[in-house]
Amino acid sequence: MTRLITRRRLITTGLAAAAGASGLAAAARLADRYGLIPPDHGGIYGAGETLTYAAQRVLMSHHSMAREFDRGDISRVAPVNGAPPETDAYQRLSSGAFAEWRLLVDGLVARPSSFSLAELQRLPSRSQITHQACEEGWSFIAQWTGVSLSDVLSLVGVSTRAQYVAFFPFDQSWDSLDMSDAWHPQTLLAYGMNGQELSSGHGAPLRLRVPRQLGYKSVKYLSRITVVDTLNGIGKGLGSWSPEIGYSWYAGI
Ligand SMILES: Nc1nc2c(c(=O)[nH]1)N[C@H]1C(S)=C(S)[C@@H](COP(=O)(O)O)O[C@H]1N2
Ligand SMILES: [Mo]
Repeated sequence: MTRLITRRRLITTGLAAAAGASGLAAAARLADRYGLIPPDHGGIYGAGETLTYAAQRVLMSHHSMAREFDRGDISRVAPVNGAPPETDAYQRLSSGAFAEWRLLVDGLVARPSSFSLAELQRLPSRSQITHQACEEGWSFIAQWTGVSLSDVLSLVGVSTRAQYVAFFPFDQSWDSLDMSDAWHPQTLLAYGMNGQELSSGHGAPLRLRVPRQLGYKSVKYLSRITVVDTLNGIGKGLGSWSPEIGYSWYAGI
């Protein structure tokens, strides 16, 4: 523990000194030495994005918790952002009440698996009342029920080479988390919301909830989860769809 704190202090002091003295690029080089470079570190995001991510990871305990609320705090209105995917595959599964839907979990895992909704619902169920904030400025508090991503990852057996978990929905909004957020106790695969099954608009049959990051990281309409050691080969190699359209990969709040 003491060694960890000392190391944290060292990196933090180093990052701040480097950023102050010789600019963001030097801080970014230091962050790189400690494996704290986010996948969208290049291009227009550059060193600033690295500094945000590295500072969060160094300063905050890896499992600092998002605030959880009481039942009485649940918002009366929960806006839906966007329409459910129009793909044939999604429409067909949706009209069959998702009985034929499977969540595929593969990549760097010992036991690649697929889970039906019923199978996921038989795993230990978790609920959280948390705040979801969209980058556009609106937000709401809701209760989410589902299975911990960490429980599913433990079941399939994650390789020690794993660096990220990528999430693929039925639309284009794929995303990924580092292992710290993937194992975070509040990172949930949700199939229920406010005591009901998850509606189409809110991401049926299964969505990710990452309450330590902005709403766009909470990928709806999940189809496949893949554990990887690099995000280079996926999409444009920026770690998710959002940096391709102007938002950062890491959206910690
Ligand atoms: N697959 C998918 N997931 C998604 C989105 C999307 O368009 N497609 N929108 C994101 C954004 S920008 C936000 S703010 C939240 C909105 O969740 P809600 O519709 O349940 O309020 O979902 C996120 N997850
Ligand atoms: Mo959003």
